[in-house]
Amino acid sequence: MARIVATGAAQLGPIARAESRESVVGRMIALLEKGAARGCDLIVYPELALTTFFPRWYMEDQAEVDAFFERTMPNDATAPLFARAKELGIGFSFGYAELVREGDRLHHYNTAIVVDKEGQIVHRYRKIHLPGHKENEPWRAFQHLEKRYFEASSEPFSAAEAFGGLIGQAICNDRRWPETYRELALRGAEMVLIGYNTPVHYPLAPEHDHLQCFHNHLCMQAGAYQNGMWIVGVAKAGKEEGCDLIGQSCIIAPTGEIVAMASTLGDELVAYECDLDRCVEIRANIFSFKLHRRPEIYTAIAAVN
Ligand code: CDT
Repeated sequence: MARIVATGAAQLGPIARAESRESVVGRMIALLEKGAARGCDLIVYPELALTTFFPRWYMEDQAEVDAFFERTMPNDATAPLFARAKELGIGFSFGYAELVREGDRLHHYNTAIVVDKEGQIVHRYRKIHLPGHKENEPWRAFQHLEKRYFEASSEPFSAAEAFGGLIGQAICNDRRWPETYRELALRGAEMVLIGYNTPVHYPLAPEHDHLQCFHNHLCMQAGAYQNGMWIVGVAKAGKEEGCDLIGQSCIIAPTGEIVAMASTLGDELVAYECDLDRCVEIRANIFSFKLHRRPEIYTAIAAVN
């Protein structure tokens, strides 16, 4: 019997700095209900889904920064999403800024979670590849201060048993790195959920601005095909606080084909019945790791310099 996960990619349009988490969660619930009407098992929301993409601003006051972070999950603001999803029998994933005390240290992570149909958090991932810079660079049209506000995870990629298969996560910039997909595939992931906030304008190479949407799909389609897995890529899109973010949220089959794609830059749900057994089409054939992979030759890949 096929293992179908009816999946919704729930793209969010812009979130203003002044918009409350309660308001955003209301928008997320509206998309969840659309997903329910379409028979979805799983709804995937973007990176840092609860607030505006705050790393675009340089802030010196740590209290101002910390106001964008969640100290518990679920919390008062997100509880209605957890409750409604459980009521509807739908699982979901979303990204948020996580502030956690471990031992005597506070940690700030760019995090995403997967919640199952019973409302339990079954997977947590903290972003490994943090892009951008640490200091204020006023020459830029806007900042990208993820390296200032977040700590990079030192935990490996992983996959959790959920929705009848093995589900992994990555966040935004991770999707550009081939190692992300291969690590996840080697750990068994059959579907990878990836939220993103990607500006159209890349200050370091503005000559690539017109290629942002192409590169977005290029890396995720290649990752899906070369590792035989489903990819769900979900944007925060549109003009957010004067910054244009790409959309084109999509669901990609293990063949590398885009099977569903958003066509707006606003709140939009696209859905597809993803058959996890289709991973075998690729994994038992052209990319059979067991038969054809040569890790003993790939020594440079894992070398730590
Ligand atoms: N959120 C995130 O990781 N965005 C980056 C922007 C480019 S690097 C400044 C991305 O890879 O899409």
